[in-house]
Amino acid sequence: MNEMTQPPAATPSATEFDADPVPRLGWPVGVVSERLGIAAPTLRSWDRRHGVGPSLRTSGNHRRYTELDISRVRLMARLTAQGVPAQSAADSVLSMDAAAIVEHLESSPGPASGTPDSNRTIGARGAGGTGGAPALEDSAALVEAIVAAARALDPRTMAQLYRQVMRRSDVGRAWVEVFAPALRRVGDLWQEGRLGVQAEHLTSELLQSELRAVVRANRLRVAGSPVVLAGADDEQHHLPLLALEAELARNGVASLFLGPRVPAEALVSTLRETRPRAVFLWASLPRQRTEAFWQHLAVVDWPLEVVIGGPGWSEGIELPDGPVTLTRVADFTTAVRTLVSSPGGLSR
Ligand code: B12
Repeated sequence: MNEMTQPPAATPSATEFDADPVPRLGWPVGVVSERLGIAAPTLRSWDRRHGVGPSLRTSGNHRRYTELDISRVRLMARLTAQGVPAQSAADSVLSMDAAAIVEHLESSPGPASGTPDSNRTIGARGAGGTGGAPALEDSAALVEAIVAAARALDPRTMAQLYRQVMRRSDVGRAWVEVFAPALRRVGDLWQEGRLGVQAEHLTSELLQSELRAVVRANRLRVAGSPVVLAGADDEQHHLPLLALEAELARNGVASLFLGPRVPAEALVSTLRETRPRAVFLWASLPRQRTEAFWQHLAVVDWPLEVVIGGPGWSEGIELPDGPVTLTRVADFTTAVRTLVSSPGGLSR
């Protein structure tokens, strides 16, 4: 059994500690403070107010931290340094078992050894020092902070984190390095039964607002014939479409955003009406290779590039003869590049 998973030992007596300068059963607050670089009053306050503290007490009521307690405190420090409020950070830390704590600490390595965690001051390393979240270089830590905010159902922190990420980078980088990994992690935790669906809803709803704000901010820059963005029939997932719309807007490309669950007939009739140069279709959930939509494209009589993205699309899709081309894209950046440069698009 891993040392981290051992149950706390019985409360040691004061004499045991007095007799042994390197206590075997727990560390006093001063040692933990020095080891982590966190002031002792802060440690005492996290214990008193948020329950993140030592599991053991001496018979003289002195605090004694186990290695697991220390890991909890380290993660608490990491999260609060990323802007997560103390109570949310504590809720998150206390909801995790030893393995999850280790996993979180490892997925977001702290500063070089010898540097106390508390030196990871908020925004200190961020380009422009806007304060709040670590620089985007620290994307694993940002993912961790977003997941912690989801776990704590903390919309304020989550929105702050989203905005900070967007201020520091373009949508593409934000999506690829932080938002998509955070969504995948939230999805995995939901699938494992470790996170309620409400946390998944909160994560995606707030992200939708932030992505739409980028589209609004760029409305005056967009020009040219719009590309159509749509979720496949019955497909509720549409965040990648919103991220695409935002990044295309930043690139000056107009889109006609139809959102999730677009019925095949409605999509085809939109295509006939607007005659776009390109349409992007997203599918997260598995789809049939032979669905009717592809045959409906027989009515298209202008050069239309159909771009498909998402893990739901099967191989071997067959198109009717005609001017329609099919392009499958595996990642966000390629999707943007393809849509920006599809024939008839902005020349760049
Ligand atoms: C948010 C979310 C929701 C939200 C959607 C909100 C919204 N407005 O979009 C809600 C709560 C509505 C929802 C509902 C459901 N969901 Co959901 N959901 C997610 C979650 C967490 C994120 C979705 C997302 O935006 N993904 C975008 C990126 C992150 O997806 P990705 O697949 O990792 O991307 C890969 C590539 O596509 C590429 N990529 C990444 N980004 C981009 C962008 C572009 C443009 C391109 C081209 C490529 C690309 O990189 C990745 C590969 O390395 C995912 C988790 C996940 N892993 O996706 C689950 C997930 C997709 N959902 C899942 C499920 C099961 C459901 C439900 C069926 C649950 C239910 N029983 O009701 C319903 C779906 C109902 C329906 N008919 O559609 C499963 C799907 C499993 C499967 N393959 O069948 C997932 C994977 C969760 C899981 N781990 O099990 N969901």
